[in-house]
Amino acid sequence: MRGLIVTKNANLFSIDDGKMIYKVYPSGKTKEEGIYVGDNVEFDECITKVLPRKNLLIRPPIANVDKMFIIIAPLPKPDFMLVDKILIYCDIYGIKPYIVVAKYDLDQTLYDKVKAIYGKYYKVIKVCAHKKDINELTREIEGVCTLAGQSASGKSSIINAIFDDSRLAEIGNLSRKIARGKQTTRIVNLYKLDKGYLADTAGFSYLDLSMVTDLEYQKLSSYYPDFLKARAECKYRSCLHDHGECGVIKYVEQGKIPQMRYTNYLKILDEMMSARKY
Ligand SMILES: Nc1nc2c(ncn2[C@@H]2O[C@H](COP(=O)(O)OP(=O)(O)O)[C@@H](O)[C@H]2O)c(=O)[nH]1
Ligand SMILES: [Mg+2]
Ligand SMILES: [Zn+2]
Repeated sequence: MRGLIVTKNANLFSIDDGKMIYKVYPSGKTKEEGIYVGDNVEFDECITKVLPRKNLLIRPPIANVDKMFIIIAPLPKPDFMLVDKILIYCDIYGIKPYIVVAKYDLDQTLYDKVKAIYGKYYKVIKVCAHKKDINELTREIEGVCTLAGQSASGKSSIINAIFDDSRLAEIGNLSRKIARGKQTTRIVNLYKLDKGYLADTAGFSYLDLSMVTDLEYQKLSSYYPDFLKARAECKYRSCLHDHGECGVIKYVEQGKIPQMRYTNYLKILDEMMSARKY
Protein backbone atom coordinates (compact mmCIF):
# COMPACT_ATOMS: atom_id res chain seq x y z
CA MET A 1 0.00 0.00 0.00
CA ARG A 2 1.01 3.59 -0.49
CA GLY A 3 0.28 6.66 1.58
CA LEU A 4 1.37 9.99 2.98
CA ILE A 5 2.92 10.41 6.42
CA VAL A 6 0.70 12.88 8.25
CA THR A 7 1.96 12.49 11.81
CA LYS A 8 5.15 11.36 13.45
CA ASN A 9 4.90 10.50 17.11
CA ALA A 10 8.19 9.15 18.40
CA ASN A 11 8.57 6.00 16.31
CA LEU A 12 4.93 5.63 15.30
CA PHE A 13 3.70 7.12 12.04
CA SER A 14 0.19 7.92 10.84
CA ILE A 15 -0.26 7.24 7.15
CA ASP A 16 -3.13 8.59 5.04
CA ASP A 17 -3.80 6.43 1.98
CA GLY A 18 -6.58 8.76 0.82
CA LYS A 19 -9.31 6.69 2.45
CA MET A 20 -8.20 6.07 5.99
CA ILE A 21 -5.40 6.56 8.50
CA TYR A 22 -3.07 3.70 9.45
CA LYS A 23 -0.73 3.71 12.43
CA VAL A 24 2.47 1.99 11.35
CA TYR A 25 6.02 1.50 12.63
CA PRO A 26 8.99 1.72 10.27
CA SER A 27 11.13 -1.22 9.22
CA GLY A 28 14.67 -1.20 10.55
CA LYS A 29 15.93 0.05 7.21
CA THR A 30 13.41 2.87 6.71
CA LYS A 31 13.84 3.94 10.32
CA GLU A 32 17.56 4.31 9.76
CA GLU A 33 17.04 6.22 6.49
CA GLY A 34 14.72 8.68 8.22
CA ILE A 35 11.02 9.25 7.66
CA TYR A 36 9.38 12.66 7.83
CA VAL A 37 5.91 14.07 7.81
CA GLY A 38 5.12 14.70 4.13
CA ASP A 39 6.93 11.59 2.95
CA ASN A 40 5.20 9.27 0.52
CA VAL A 41 5.76 5.72 1.66
CA GLU A 42 5.03 2.11 0.84
CA PHE A 43 3.86 0.01 3.76
CA ASP A 44 2.25 -3.25 4.84
CA GLU A 45 2.79 -4.35 8.46
CA CYS A 46 5.57 -1.77 8.61
CA ILE A 47 6.86 1.08 6.46
CA THR A 48 8.96 -0.66 3.82
CA LYS A 49 9.99 2.16 1.51
CA VAL A 50 10.25 5.96 1.47
CA LEU A 51 9.67 7.32 -2.03
CA PRO A 52 12.03 9.98 -3.40
CA ARG A 53 11.45 13.47 -1.98
CA LYS A 54 11.28 16.69 -3.93
CA ASN A 55 12.40 18.70 -0.91
CA LEU A 56 12.86 18.50 2.85
CA LEU A 57 12.47 21.45 5.17
CA ILE A 58 14.44 21.35 8.37
CA ARG A 59 12.50 23.51 10.83
CA PRO A 60 9.82 22.31 11.04
CA PRO A 61 10.80 18.99 9.46
CA ILE A 62 8.43 18.41 6.52
CA ALA A 63 9.07 16.64 3.24
CA ASN A 64 7.60 17.31 -0.20
CA VAL A 65 6.26 20.77 0.50
CA ASP A 66 4.19 22.04 -2.43
CA LYS A 67 3.11 25.48 -1.24
CA MET A 68 4.38 27.92 1.33
CA PHE A 69 2.31 30.78 2.70
CA ILE A 70 4.57 33.61 3.83
CA ILE A 71 2.68 35.53 6.50
CA ILE A 72 3.23 39.24 7.03
CA ALA A 73 1.12 41.75 8.94
CA PRO A 74 0.96 45.46 9.74
CA LEU A 75 2.25 44.55 13.19
CA PRO A 76 4.99 43.52 13.84
CA LYS A 77 6.54 45.63 11.09
CA PRO A 78 6.99 43.34 8.08
CA ASP A 79 10.48 42.02 7.45
CA PHE A 80 10.54 42.22 3.65
CA MET A 81 14.09 40.96 3.47
CA LEU A 82 12.90 37.75 5.12
CA VAL A 83 10.03 37.60 2.60
CA ASP A 84 12.50 37.94 -0.27
CA LYS A 85 14.74 35.23 1.17
CA ILE A 86 11.84 32.83 1.56
CA LEU A 87 10.77 33.55 -2.03
CA ILE A 88 14.27 32.62 -3.21
CA TYR A 89 14.26 29.52 -1.00
CA CYS A 90 10.91 28.43 -2.45
CA ASP A 91 12.17 28.91 -5.99
CA ILE A 92 15.23 26.74 -5.29
CA TYR A 93 13.19 23.95 -3.69
CA GLY A 94 10.28 23.85 -6.10
CA ILE A 95 7.73 25.28 -3.66
CA LYS A 96 5.00 27.66 -4.81
CA PRO A 97 5.10 30.71 -2.56
CA TYR A 98 2.22 32.97 -1.56
CA ILE A 99 2.55 36.26 0.27
CA VAL A 100 -0.26 36.46 2.78
CA VAL A 101 -1.08 39.82 4.33
CA ALA A 102 -2.64 39.01 7.70
CA LYS A 103 -4.43 41.11 10.34
CA TYR A 104 -5.97 43.39 7.74
CA ASP A 105 -8.27 44.71 10.48
CA LEU A 106 -5.26 46.69 11.73
CA ASP A 107 -4.42 48.39 8.42
CA GLN A 108 -6.09 48.10 5.04
CA THR A 109 -3.25 49.70 3.07
CA LEU A 110 -0.54 47.09 3.56
CA TYR A 111 -2.18 44.67 1.13
CA ASP A 112 -2.21 47.25 -1.68
CA LYS A 113 1.39 48.18 -0.99
CA VAL A 114 2.53 44.56 -1.07
CA LYS A 115 0.45 43.83 -4.13
CA ALA A 116 2.09 46.74 -5.94
CA ILE A 117 5.57 45.47 -5.12
CA TYR A 118 5.11 41.72 -5.59
CA GLY A 119 1.77 41.19 -7.30
CA LYS A 120 3.05 40.93 -10.85
CA TYR A 121 5.25 37.93 -10.07
CA TYR A 122 3.86 36.33 -6.93
CA LYS A 123 0.44 35.54 -5.53
CA VAL A 124 -0.58 38.02 -2.85
CA ILE A 125 -3.64 37.32 -0.71
CA LYS A 126 -5.10 38.75 2.48
CA VAL A 127 -6.62 37.21 5.57
CA CYS A 128 -7.83 38.22 8.99
CA ALA A 129 -7.79 35.52 11.63
CA HIS A 130 -9.70 37.67 14.10
CA LYS A 131 -12.56 38.08 11.63
CA LYS A 132 -12.21 34.41 10.68
CA ASP A 133 -11.74 35.58 7.11
CA ILE A 134 -9.24 33.07 5.82
CA ASN A 135 -10.97 31.78 2.70
CA GLU A 136 -8.46 33.30 0.29
CA LEU A 137 -5.85 31.11 1.94
CA THR A 138 -7.81 27.89 2.49
CA ARG A 139 -8.96 27.75 -1.10
CA GLU A 140 -5.31 27.62 -2.23
CA ILE A 141 -4.44 24.64 -0.01
CA GLU A 142 -3.45 21.78 -2.27
CA GLY A 143 -0.82 19.12 -1.69
CA VAL A 144 1.44 19.65 1.32
CA CYS A 145 1.30 23.25 2.53
CA THR A 146 2.98 25.14 5.33
CA LEU A 147 3.01 28.62 6.81
CA ALA A 148 6.17 30.65 7.25
CA GLY A 149 7.14 34.07 8.47
CA GLN A 150 8.42 36.16 11.29
CA SER A 151 7.38 35.65 14.87
CA ALA A 152 4.00 37.13 15.90
CA SER A 153 2.89 37.77 12.32
CA GLY A 154 -0.21 35.70 13.11
CA LYS A 155 0.60 32.21 11.86
CA SER A 156 -0.83 30.26 14.80
CA SER A 157 -3.97 32.39 14.76
CA ILE A 158 -4.50 31.53 11.08
CA ILE A 159 -4.00 27.83 11.76
CA ASN A 160 -6.50 28.03 14.61
CA ALA A 161 -9.00 29.92 12.48
CA ILE A 162 -8.69 27.32 9.73
CA PHE A 163 -9.22 24.38 12.01
CA ASP A 164 -11.47 26.27 14.37
CA ASP A 165 -9.77 24.62 17.29
CA SER A 166 -7.70 26.71 19.63
CA ARG A 167 -5.91 23.65 20.98
CA LEU A 168 -4.03 23.08 17.72
CA ALA A 169 -1.52 25.88 18.00
CA GLU A 170 -0.55 28.13 20.82
CA ILE A 171 -1.24 31.78 20.25
CA GLY A 172 1.41 33.92 21.74
CA ASN A 173 1.05 37.30 23.29
CA LEU A 174 2.61 39.73 20.79
CA SER A 175 4.93 41.57 23.14
CA ARG A 176 6.01 38.46 25.00
CA LYS A 177 6.78 36.71 21.71
CA ILE A 178 8.95 39.56 20.51
CA ALA A 179 10.78 39.73 23.82
CA ARG A 180 11.46 36.03 23.80
CA GLY A 181 12.00 35.68 20.09
CA LYS A 182 12.10 31.88 20.24
CA GLN A 183 9.42 29.38 19.49
CA THR A 184 8.99 26.10 21.26
CA THR A 185 9.56 23.04 19.11
CA ARG A 186 6.54 20.88 18.55
CA ILE A 187 5.65 17.69 16.78
CA VAL A 188 4.51 18.39 13.22
CA ASN A 189 1.11 17.25 12.04
CA LEU A 190 -0.41 17.57 8.61
CA TYR A 191 -4.10 18.39 8.82
CA LYS A 192 -6.34 17.40 5.99
CA LEU A 193 -8.49 19.92 4.17
CA ASP A 194 -10.58 19.44 1.01
CA LYS A 195 -7.76 19.30 -1.53
CA GLY A 196 -4.61 19.05 0.55
CA TYR A 197 -2.85 19.27 3.87
CA LEU A 198 -1.65 22.09 6.07
CA ALA A 199 1.15 21.65 8.59
CA ASP A 200 0.15 22.77 12.07
CA THR A 201 3.65 24.10 12.75
CA ALA A 202 5.05 27.11 10.94
CA GLY A 203 8.65 27.91 10.14
CA PHE A 204 11.19 30.42 8.92
CA SER A 205 11.03 33.21 11.42
CA TYR A 206 14.66 33.60 10.36
CA LEU A 207 16.52 32.38 7.27
CA ASP A 208 20.18 32.24 6.36
CA LEU A 209 20.25 31.32 2.68
CA SER A 210 23.90 30.29 2.72
CA MET A 211 23.10 27.74 5.43
CA VAL A 212 20.18 26.07 3.69
CA THR A 213 21.04 26.26 -0.01
CA ASP A 214 24.02 25.91 -2.33
CA LEU A 215 23.09 29.20 -3.92
CA GLU A 216 26.09 31.21 -5.14
CA TYR A 217 25.91 34.96 -4.75
CA GLN A 218 26.69 35.31 -8.47
CA LYS A 219 23.36 33.61 -9.19
CA LEU A 220 21.27 35.48 -6.62
CA SER A 221 19.71 37.93 -9.07
CA SER A 222 18.44 35.10 -11.27
CA TYR A 223 15.94 34.37 -8.48
CA TYR A 224 14.36 37.81 -8.95
CA PRO A 225 11.74 37.52 -11.69
CA ASP A 226 11.27 41.28 -11.50
CA PHE A 227 14.95 41.83 -12.47
CA LEU A 228 14.85 39.57 -15.53
CA LYS A 229 14.19 42.17 -18.22
CA ALA A 230 16.58 44.69 -16.68
CA ARG A 231 19.42 42.17 -16.45
CA ALA A 232 19.49 41.94 -20.24
CA GLU A 233 20.70 45.56 -20.29
CA CYS A 234 23.70 45.13 -18.00
CA LYS A 235 27.04 45.78 -19.70
CA TYR A 236 28.63 42.63 -18.30
CA ARG A 237 27.00 39.23 -18.06
CA SER A 238 28.63 38.74 -14.67
CA CYS A 239 27.09 41.97 -13.35
CA LEU A 240 26.15 41.76 -9.66
CA HIS A 241 23.96 44.87 -10.08
CA ASP A 242 25.72 46.73 -7.31
CA HIS A 243 27.59 49.26 -9.48
CA GLY A 244 28.55 50.17 -13.02
CA GLU A 245 26.59 50.17 -16.26
CA CYS A 246 23.75 48.08 -14.97
CA GLY A 247 20.24 47.55 -16.27
CA VAL A 248 18.90 46.75 -12.81
CA ILE A 249 20.22 50.03 -11.36
CA LYS A 250 18.72 51.86 -14.35
CA TYR A 251 15.32 50.21 -13.86
CA VAL A 252 15.37 51.02 -10.14
CA GLU A 253 16.09 54.69 -10.97
CA GLN A 254 13.24 54.67 -13.48
CA GLY A 255 10.90 53.18 -10.88
CA LYS A 256 10.41 49.97 -12.88
CA ILE A 257 11.93 47.83 -10.11
CA PRO A 258 10.74 48.59 -6.56
CA GLN A 259 13.45 50.34 -4.53
CA MET A 260 12.80 48.07 -1.56
CA ARG A 261 13.35 44.89 -3.56
CA TYR A 262 16.64 46.28 -4.81
CA THR A 263 17.84 47.57 -1.43
CA ASN A 264 17.13 44.19 0.15
CA TYR A 265 18.78 42.42 -2.80
CA LEU A 266 21.98 44.36 -2.04
CA LYS A 267 21.75 43.38 1.64
CA ILE A 268 21.23 39.71 0.84
CA LEU A 269 24.07 39.85 -1.69
CA ASP A 270 26.30 41.38 0.94
CA GLU A 271 25.34 38.71 3.49
CA MET A 272 26.08 35.97 1.01
CA MET A 273 29.42 37.46 0.00
CA SER A 274 30.58 37.93 3.59
CA ALA A 275 29.46 34.38 4.46
CA ARG A 276 32.11 33.20 1.99
CA LYS A 277 34.99 35.07 3.65
CA TYR A 278 36.26 32.93 6.47
N1 LIG B 1 -5.65 42.60 15.23
C1 LIG B 1 -5.33 41.32 14.92
N2 LIG B 1 -4.43 40.67 15.67
C2 LIG B 1 -4.13 39.40 15.35
C3 LIG B 1 -4.73 38.75 14.23
N3 LIG B 1 -4.20 37.50 14.15
C4 LIG B 1 -3.35 37.37 15.20
N4 LIG B 1 -3.29 38.52 15.91
C5 LIG B 1 -2.49 38.76 17.13
O1 LIG B 1 -1.11 38.73 16.81
C6 LIG B 1 -0.37 38.14 17.89
C7 LIG B 1 0.53 37.02 17.38
O2 LIG B 1 -0.28 35.98 16.85
P1 LIG B 1 0.23 34.48 16.67
O3 LIG B 1 -0.83 33.78 15.92
O4 LIG B 1 0.68 33.90 17.95
O5 LIG B 1 1.53 34.72 15.73
P2 LIG B 1 2.71 33.69 15.32
O6 LIG B 1 3.87 33.95 16.23
O7 LIG B 1 3.05 34.03 13.90
O8 LIG B 1 2.16 32.30 15.44
C8 LIG B 1 -1.38 37.70 18.92
O9 LIG B 1 -1.45 38.68 19.93
C9 LIG B 1 -2.68 37.63 18.14
O10 LIG B 1 -3.81 37.84 18.94
C10 LIG B 1 -5.72 39.47 13.46
O11 LIG B 1 -6.29 38.98 12.48
N5 LIG B 1 -5.94 40.75 13.85
MG1 LIG C 1 2.98 30.68 16.57
ZN1 LIG D 1 23.48 44.70 -13.53
